[in-house]
Amino acid sequence: MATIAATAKTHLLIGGAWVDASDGASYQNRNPATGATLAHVASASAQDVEAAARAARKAFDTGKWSTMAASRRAKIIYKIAQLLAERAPALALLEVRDNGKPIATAKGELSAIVDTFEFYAGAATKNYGDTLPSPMPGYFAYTVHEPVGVVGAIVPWNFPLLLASWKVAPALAAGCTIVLKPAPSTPLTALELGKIAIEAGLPEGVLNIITGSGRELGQAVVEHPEIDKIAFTGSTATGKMVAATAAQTLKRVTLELGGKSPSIVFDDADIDAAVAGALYGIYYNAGQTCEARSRLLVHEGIYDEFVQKFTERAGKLRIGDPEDAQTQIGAITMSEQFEKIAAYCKSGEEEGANRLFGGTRAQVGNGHSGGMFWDATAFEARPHHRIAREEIFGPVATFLKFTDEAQAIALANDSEYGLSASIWSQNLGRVNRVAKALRTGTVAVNTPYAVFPGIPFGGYKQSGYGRELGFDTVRLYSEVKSVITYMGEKPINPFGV
Ligand code: TXE
Repeated sequence: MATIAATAKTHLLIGGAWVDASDGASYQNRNPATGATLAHVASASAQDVEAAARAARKAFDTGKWSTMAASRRAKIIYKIAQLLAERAPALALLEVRDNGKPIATAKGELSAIVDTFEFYAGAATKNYGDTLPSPMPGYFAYTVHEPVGVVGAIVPWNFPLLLASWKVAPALAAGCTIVLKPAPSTPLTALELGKIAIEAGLPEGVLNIITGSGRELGQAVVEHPEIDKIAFTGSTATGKMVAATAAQTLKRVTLELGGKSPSIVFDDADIDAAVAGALYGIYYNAGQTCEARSRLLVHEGIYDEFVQKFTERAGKLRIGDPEDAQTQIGAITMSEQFEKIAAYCKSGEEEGANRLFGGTRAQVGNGHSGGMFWDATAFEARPHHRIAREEIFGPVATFLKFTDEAQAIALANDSEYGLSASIWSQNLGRVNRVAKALRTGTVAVNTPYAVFPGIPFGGYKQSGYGRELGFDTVRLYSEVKSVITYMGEKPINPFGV
């Protein structure tokens, strides 16, 4: 696969055909690191959503995917994984140009994407039901897990192909058909996934992809009566609208939303390991990560040493050209996001937080003067400051100091969000006490890595509901059918008539 040329024109994937938007509309998609036009992307309308939903419905109702032998479905999903692996270098580069993330980060994602499709290829043959204890003599009961139907998969811009894979792979494993809506600013790798899926033998209409204005198309997908389930990743505000709209047609919904996750560093931690992990936890993907460890809660006994080491090492992070293999912090993906980060840094200063470093646009030369780069930033804050409470979604860390375990737990849980947390400590008892007390969907201990295909991922509180990844996610793309059979010789006749 060649990289997409500057003048490339993309299409929608509807019912197995690559088509223009019904009204011929398109929009320019830009490389956030250079400002250069990357592609002219088809801009779908509600009419195209209608066509995509109908195509997905038809593909579902004809049963060509949902009733295909699970072993055959598994092979097609596995083939998708193989093709993704073969094309990983080109796909990673495309993601970099579309999103602005460093190439090293994108390569890591591609490897996780392949793993995700492989994991769910295996899951396709294991969506077992149960044989249930007989409720009464003469009865036999079992459950089967059947695909929920047509899935509307709505994906954000921070991990475009990765988060698409988290939805598409388990939905396919369960036997669902899909309308996939990537974010308007990062649609290109999803379209490549569409090409790969067709090449792998996915029947037409099973995966449909619509690109265009996020709000209108997303709304049309969530409203559509032929769509049975919405799998959404995005902001908590939009997630609430999605849930409210989906309620009108009683769609099943899973929501993976925002976060303000803590790294909690105790005085018995390996400080150097904690510094390295905490740096990665916030500056990975320029902080544009739902599980970014944006709050650094540090015990007062090691606070000064930790802050000093963190500041020193943050100064060594390489910000710049996303296509350079050495780069660690790339561009901010969207201008709206760039402005939001700038506004939060300003609010931190205005509220009296102490800026330790950063807080300004990063100057990156060499053809990147039109790009949107933000310096690695850190503030010492108070718990009530907005920068310590609200999701910034940028490379901005806020430090808070605690005196004991109880205060650490209280500070960590003092958030409307509950997505993830990291604990840094060598004390096993403490680690397990704190892990139990945290109201978050994931707790990572002595590691900044917390996301793997086989491990459920999702939030407590306003970070959403339902889970992604892990085997049980296949169940969230399934309905449970109970089959109860009476086997007795004597007919059942309770009325006795
Ligand atoms: O998110 P939106 P945006 C957070 C992060 C960021 C903020 C805004 O704090 O700064 O959200 O980003 C589609 N019905 N996260 O504006 O609006 C949209 O096209 C249905 C955290 O990009 O939530 C895109 O595909 N869909 C998050 C997706 O929803 C709608 C990742 C996300 O967009 C819609 C992204 C509607 N009414 C942002 N309006 C995370 N958890 O990682 C928009 N969309």
